[in-house]
Amino acid sequence: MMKFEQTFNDFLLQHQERHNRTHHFLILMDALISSAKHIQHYYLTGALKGNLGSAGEVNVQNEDVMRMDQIAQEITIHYLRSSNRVIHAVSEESKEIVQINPEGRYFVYFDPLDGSSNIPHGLPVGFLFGIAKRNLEGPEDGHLRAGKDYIAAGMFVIPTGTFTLALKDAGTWRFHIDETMTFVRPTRMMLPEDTKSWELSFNTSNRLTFAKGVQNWIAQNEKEYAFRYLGALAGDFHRTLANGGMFMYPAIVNHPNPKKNRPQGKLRLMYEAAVVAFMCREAGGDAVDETGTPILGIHPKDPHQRTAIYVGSKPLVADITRVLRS
Ligand code: AFP
Repeated sequence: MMKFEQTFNDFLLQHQERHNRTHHFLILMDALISSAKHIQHYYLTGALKGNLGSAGEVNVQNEDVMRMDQIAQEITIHYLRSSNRVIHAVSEESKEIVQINPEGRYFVYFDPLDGSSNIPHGLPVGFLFGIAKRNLEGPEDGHLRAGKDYIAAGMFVIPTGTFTLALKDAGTWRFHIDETMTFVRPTRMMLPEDTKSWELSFNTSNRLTFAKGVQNWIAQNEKEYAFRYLGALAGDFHRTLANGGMFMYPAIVNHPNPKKNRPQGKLRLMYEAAVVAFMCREAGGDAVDETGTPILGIHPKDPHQRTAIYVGSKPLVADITRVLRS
């Protein structure tokens, strides 16, 4: 006998009443969940079907496009169009903003398959998204929203089958997929205060390229915490949310080959950094960029702009912020 579990839909209906969310939002969430399940199916069968390789193209970020990136993009745009609720979408896989339905209510910012280096191995990747709402009271200027103006943000870890969703002022929640491919068992996520489980997560092979202050901070603090790094933001941040600590992708400013410096950082603001910063805030944490500015306050000038990020437990983010601002 299957145990009764509260489903994602039950959860949303409850929150709809409590937080005045409309059925339009439920329809949009349904489109995102259908996309994630469909992508998960292609990912699980990808090795046998030959879908885990390169597509032989480069994207707007000048990075190799994988076949799965293309599949995930096509699936997501299909479902967003069918929902009829989206005005336009910003995707990692499309240089231009994707115009969908001028009558829609929402803007969606997403990366349908993040963590490309894990794809050939079938290891965890992520589908990250942020949602903002059009101005319903007056004329809409279509400008790109800062993270603080998102109404929701979330991530699917694929093919693990976990889904984490943060709703503005209503917390961060984790769901697990069951035998019938339904997301169930909402669990409220709050970053643990006990430092025993805290972890640091960053690409340690880059450490000598970080700003000197950041290098010193790492040297002083790393022995206190376990170190974990998967190379796919959704997977790494999944751990940070559960165990506490800090995920960081600092600016690269001391590379021996100055052409390889990345003073703007690597992660994309709208569909990576702001998404995890939003989930982190709703779970009691914080996130800043290389200047110690809150990630959620940054107004994007370009849909694909990058940022450095330090995200996680408040005391650690506050500590590194002092270093970044000095
Ligand atoms: P890719 O999709 O190019 O692998 O980038 C993934 C990512 O944007 C993010 O998911 C990871 O946290 C980060 O980059 C990993 O970057 P490094 O491979 O440089 O550590």
